[in-house]
Amino acid sequence: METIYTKFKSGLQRSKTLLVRNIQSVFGAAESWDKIDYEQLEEALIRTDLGVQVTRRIVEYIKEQYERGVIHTTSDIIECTKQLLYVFLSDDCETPVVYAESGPTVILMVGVNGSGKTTTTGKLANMWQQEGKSVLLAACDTFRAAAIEQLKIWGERTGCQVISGKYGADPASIAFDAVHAATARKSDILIIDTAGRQHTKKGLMDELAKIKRIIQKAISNAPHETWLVVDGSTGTNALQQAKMFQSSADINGLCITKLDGTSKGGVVVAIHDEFKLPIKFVGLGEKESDIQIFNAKVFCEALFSE
Ligand SMILES: Nc1nc2c(ncn2[C@@H]2O[C@H](COP(=O)(O)OP(=O)(O)OP(=O)(O)O)[C@@H](O)[C@H]2O)c(=O)[nH]1
Ligand SMILES: [Mg+2]
Repeated sequence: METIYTKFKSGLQRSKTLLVRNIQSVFGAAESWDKIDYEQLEEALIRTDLGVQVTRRIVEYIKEQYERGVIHTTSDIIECTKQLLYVFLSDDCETPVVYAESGPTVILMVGVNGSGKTTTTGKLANMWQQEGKSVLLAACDTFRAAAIEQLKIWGERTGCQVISGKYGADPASIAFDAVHAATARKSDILIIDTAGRQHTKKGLMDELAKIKRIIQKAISNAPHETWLVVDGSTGTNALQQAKMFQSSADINGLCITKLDGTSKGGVVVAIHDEFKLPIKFVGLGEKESDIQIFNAKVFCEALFSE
């Protein structure tokens, strides 16, 4: 069976190769390091989308350690970077869900078009069903014709029921029905899939607020979790999206998808550093099992693995 480590490792292969190769190419044969080397290291790290602030902190630290004679080789630099990234990421990332004390735990999935909301919803349903929890899905993307069908296929694949309405129906009313159904059926978890929306469109952002208000009429402290699903392969674009959703949709966690398809997995660190939002899950492929609870230690190890 694949371990968590091997899953992260194969998913992060491209990011790892770029990061390690970049560091090695800067310091490879150097007998001593100087200003130019540090500038190149900074450039190399920024290219993996670790973000400017994180990169500067890493470079400063490495410089200081080198000048104090603590580190000498490229592998020291890699080890140092790994440990620093772990420190940056490890504060509050590893408790993905606090389950509701009674009634269903309601999770609202939001994000821009194509970020991976529906796929992540399906993967989560699969994971929790396998853990023996009962999961109900709500197809609140009534905007795109094929979206309801797409979620139903996930429902069949994972053995979860799906609450849906007609194409064009009010997503808030489907959310309302779904919360009642989840309560009546004693579901453990209700995952609400919503339509992709550009973070710049105010009307659509207001619609999210309406969905939340309606859910609260049924369960006052729901949704218990509102997760922004961001496509990690869009690199620093993801930062901008997170900013807008954070201000208008009150998100409390992130799912970062498509880390398998990018060499810029460093963006996970940049996003976390910028928003101090916990990273709940990461998507490492298209299959239902290609999802992992974010684990800072394993993430950092995999990002620098041999
Ligand atoms: N490689 C890879 N592909 C992914 C991952 N997550 C989602 N995808 C793919 O990304 C594409 C879009 O995924 P969806 O789940 O439909 O995205 P969405 O956010 O629901 O899209 P809209 O509802 O149109 O806004 C699909 O082809 C998925 O298979 C991932 O972790 N890795
Ligand atoms: Mg979708």
